[in-house]
Amino acid sequence: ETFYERYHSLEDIYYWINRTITDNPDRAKVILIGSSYEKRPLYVLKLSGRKSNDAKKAMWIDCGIHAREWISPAFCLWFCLKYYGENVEVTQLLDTLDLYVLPVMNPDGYKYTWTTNRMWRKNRSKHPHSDCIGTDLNRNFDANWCTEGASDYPCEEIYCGQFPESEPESRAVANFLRSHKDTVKLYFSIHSYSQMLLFPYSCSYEQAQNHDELLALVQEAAQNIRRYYRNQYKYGAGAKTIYLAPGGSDDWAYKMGIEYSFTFELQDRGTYGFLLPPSYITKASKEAALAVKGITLRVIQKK
Ligand code: 0X9
Ligand code: ZN
Repeated sequence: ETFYERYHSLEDIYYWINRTITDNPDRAKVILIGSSYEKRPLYVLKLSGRKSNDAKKAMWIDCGIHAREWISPAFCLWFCLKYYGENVEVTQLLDTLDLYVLPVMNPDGYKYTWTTNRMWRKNRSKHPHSDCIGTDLNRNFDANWCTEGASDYPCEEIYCGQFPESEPESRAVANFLRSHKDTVKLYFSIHSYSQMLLFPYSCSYEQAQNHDELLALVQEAAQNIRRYYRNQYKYGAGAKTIYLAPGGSDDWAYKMGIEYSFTFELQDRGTYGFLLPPSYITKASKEAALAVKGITLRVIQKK
């Protein structure tokens, strides 16, 4: 049983981040972008290729916005280890683009799913006028914030928070991306489950300005997954493909100027749901990585 065929506790993930930077001092760095509501560090790994310069473009991947979606942090670890470490094409890709990876955006919630409630979704923040805990971090970004598809009631799973970026986790990500918006060209947010490759908008039925281009990218990625791994992924704009859901990180990143912004929903389609057995991690990660890699290579070629 290898490292990536298991799910990892938050402590293990922090330990792994530290190992990664000490083992690869010239190509991996860690950036502390903020801390969670319960004061856990939010670490971003910066991985670079053999060539580096200051004006280098970058891509971003975040995992673990929603606590119970365990395949998501598992994917981030798998992607760094397997692809970055061993895959020649990705090593080449990283000569062109730096890679920022946030393995767990919601560490408090993730911890809570390991200790107390496996089905927890939100972060663990408290609210002034309610005893209910937690904000949905994927409703807390500033993109048609708290309109239809989110809730202003703190007891709901899709509670949008007191105001946009009210939560330290979403604020840290937004601040980092705002200050790197000239270099970050692609944004990927990894969720589960239901097997979908989504792009903006989810916060309205409006079409993104480069809708056709984004559609072609995810369509090709879905075809490749079907061809190589015999698995079905739906694809399209979020609002029409899954549901209206404002305040998401992908829509916010897109509106801020990252033209290639995606949310992936990984395996499965409901048999195990959030409780995907660890024996599925490799296959789920491989097909998602194929999509990330394919889309990224296409976008680089355009320039
Ligand atoms: O509802 C969500 O936040 C995501 N689905 S999940 O089952 N993982 O909770 C979908 C997010 C799609 N993008 C936006 N709503 N912006
Ligand atoms: Zn999710």
